[in-house]
Amino acid sequence: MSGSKKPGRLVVVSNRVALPQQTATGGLASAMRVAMRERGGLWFGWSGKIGTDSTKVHRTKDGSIDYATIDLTRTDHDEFYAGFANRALWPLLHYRPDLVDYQRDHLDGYLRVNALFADHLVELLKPDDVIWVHDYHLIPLAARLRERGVKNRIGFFLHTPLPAAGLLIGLPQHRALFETLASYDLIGLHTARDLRALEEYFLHEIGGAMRPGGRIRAANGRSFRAGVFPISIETALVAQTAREAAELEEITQLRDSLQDRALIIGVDRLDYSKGLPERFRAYAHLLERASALHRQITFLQIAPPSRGSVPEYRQIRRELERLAGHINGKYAAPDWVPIRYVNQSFPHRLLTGYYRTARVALITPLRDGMNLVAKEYVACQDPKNPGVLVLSRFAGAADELTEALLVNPADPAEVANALERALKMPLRERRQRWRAMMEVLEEHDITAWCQSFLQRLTS
Ligand code: GDG
Repeated sequence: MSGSKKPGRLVVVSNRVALPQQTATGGLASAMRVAMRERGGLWFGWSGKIGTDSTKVHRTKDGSIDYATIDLTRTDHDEFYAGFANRALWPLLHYRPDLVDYQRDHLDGYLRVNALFADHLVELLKPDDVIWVHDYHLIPLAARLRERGVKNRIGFFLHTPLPAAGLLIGLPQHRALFETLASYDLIGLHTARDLRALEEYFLHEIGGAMRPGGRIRAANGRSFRAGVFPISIETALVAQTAREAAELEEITQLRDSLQDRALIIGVDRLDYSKGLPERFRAYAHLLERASALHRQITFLQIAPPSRGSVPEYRQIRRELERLAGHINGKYAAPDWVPIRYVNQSFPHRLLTGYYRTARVALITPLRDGMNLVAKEYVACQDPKNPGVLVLSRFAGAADELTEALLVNPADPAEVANALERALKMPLRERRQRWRAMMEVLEEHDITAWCQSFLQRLTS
C-alpha cells in the first residue's frame, strides 16, 4: 500500500455509539477511536435515548472523529432492540433456541430500524468511505445500503458466536435475515468454528457455492469474503493500569479483607450465556467435596445487571440470588463468607486491580463470542506471581488461550477439579502457562485486530 493515496474515511456503525464524553468505554470503543483518529472517521448509531423523533441526527466532534446519533422511538426500541435483537437473535446466536421468542412485529421493527439507519447513513456517506458495521443488531444494514445505491466497501463484524446452520434455520424468516450478509464485502468472525457455520449455512442451506480465494457466492449471485479475526484488548495499557491499580486504596481494602485467603474471581454481565448458575453450582460442588478448602478461599462474582427490560434477565438475577444465598447459608462461618456476589459495575481501573489480586479467574460461559474478561485477567497478572485462568472451552478465547485450564462449564465436577488444580498449581507451572498466554495477547492486541480487518476489507 506504500505510496498509494490516503485511505478513505472510516465509517463505523454500531447499535450504540461510545460518545467522547462517556468515560466507560470498552476495548472496542478505544480501538475504533484509534482507527478513526489515524484516518479520520465518522461513528453512527443509536444515542441510547428514547425520544419521539428519530428523523433528527445529533452531531458532535472530537478531534478528527465525527459522531452522528439518532434517538429511537419507544416502539422501535421495544421491537428492534429489546424484542428481535435481544429476545430472538441473542439466544439463537448463543445456542439457546429454547429461549427464542420470535414475534413477527419484532422482526418487522428490526428490519424497519435497519432501513432507518440506512436512510440516515446515505445522507452522511462520501464515495471513498470504508464502512465497518458491528454486530447482530445490524445484519441487514448492508443490503439496505446497497438498495439505496451505496457502492462503498462494507465490512461486518459479528461479536457473538454463530451457531451451526441447523440451528439458524429454526428461526422463522431466517433467509430474509442471514442471506443479506452477502451484501457485505467482508464478514469477520471470532473463531474457525463460527466461520465454518457461516460457510455451511450459505453452501448447504441456501444453495450458494465456494469460489476461488475463499469467497462465498450466495444464491443471489453476489459473492463476499469471510474470515477469522479474534478480537482482543489493549494489552499493554491494561497491564499498566493493573500495575498502578495495585496501589489503590480499594484494592488494598479487598486484599486486607481476604485475610490471606485465595481469591477466585468472575466478572460478567448478568446474562444467561455466561453460565453463572452452573458456575455457582460448580463452586458448591468443590466446597462439598473439599472441606479442607473451607475458609481458605473466597469467590468474588461481579455481575453488573444488563438488559433488565428482558424477562429472562430478571429471572436469572433471581436465580443467582437464591443460589448465592443457599451456598452461603450452607457453608458460611461467622468469620467467612464463601461467595461475595456483587450486582454492580465498577470503574475498569478497579477491575484490573481485582483481577491482579485474584489467584484464579473462573470464566465459564456456556457460549461466548470471545470473552474479553479472560484476556484482561491474563494481561493484569503480576509476572512474578501470576494467577491461573479456568476457562470455558465454549468461549472464543479458548482457541487462543490454550494454556488456560479448559473446562466444560456444564459439568460441575470437571469445573470443581480444575478449580482445585488451579488453587494448588505450583508457581513454576503458573508462570509457564501465563507467559505463553501473555505472548499471544502481546502479539494480537486490539490494534492488530483492527488493522488486520481493515486491511483485508480494503485490499
Ligand atoms: C460481547 C460478546 C465479545 C465488565 N464488567 C464491568 C466492565 N466490564 C467489561 C469487561 C470487558 C467487557 O466489559 C465485557 O466483555 P466480554 O467480552 O467479556 O463480554 P460481552 O459484554 O458479552 O461482549 C463477547 C465482546 O462482545 C467483544 O467482541 O468478547 O463474546 O458477548 O471489557 O472488563 N467494565 C466496567 N465495569 C464493570 O463492572 N467498567
